[in-house]
Amino acid sequence: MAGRIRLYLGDLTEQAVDAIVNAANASLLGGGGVDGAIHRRGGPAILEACRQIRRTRWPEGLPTGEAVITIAGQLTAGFVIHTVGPIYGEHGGKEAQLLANCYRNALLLANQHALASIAFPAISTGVYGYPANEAAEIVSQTLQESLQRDTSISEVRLVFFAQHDLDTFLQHQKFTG
Ligand code: AR6
Repeated sequence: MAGRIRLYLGDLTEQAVDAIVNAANASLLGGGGVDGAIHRRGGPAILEACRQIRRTRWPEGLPTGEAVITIAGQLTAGFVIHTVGPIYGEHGGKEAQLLANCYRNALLLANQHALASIAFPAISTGVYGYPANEAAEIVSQTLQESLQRDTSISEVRLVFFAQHDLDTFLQHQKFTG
């Protein structure tokens, strides 16, 4: 299980994988952080695909913890899976569950599209204020659980922007076996 998970230091938008995951917001119309970088480097086709999803499936915006998939425009990755992480302290104690849902739903979507590799940023740990140590426990447990099920995914990359964030993840992860 944990053998399929690799930690990377660098820029998510440069990952050559079947799908990268965007730490988006409910609007799906872009923002700062990873979201901004993805739309900047991927070009306007991604935004148009997001607008289409808003019009047809989620007129009120994508709920926290849900995930949707679009084309990846000019990015190296094949697809972008957009998910909305919880804003720390604003979900009445449901933050951990919602963060887990982001990872779980992104992996389910990847499996539905028969994708083999996927790269995640550290969802919610930037602007949304989720403490990186708490996120590490949830993310490692959720990934391990999800990969125990039958899935097309053979490689999960966790991409950290700073060495300190990667170190924090290593210190607090709960992988077993
Ligand atoms: N590659 C990898 N990691 C990155 C990159 C990158 N290019 N850029 C930032 N990070 P954030 P959130 C790291 O704020 O907390 C946006 O405005 C960053 O250092 O991007 O889920 C959205 O539109 C941090 O560790 O996402 C939403 O409004 C992690 O990615 C809101 O921010 C997540 O930081 C979402 O906030």
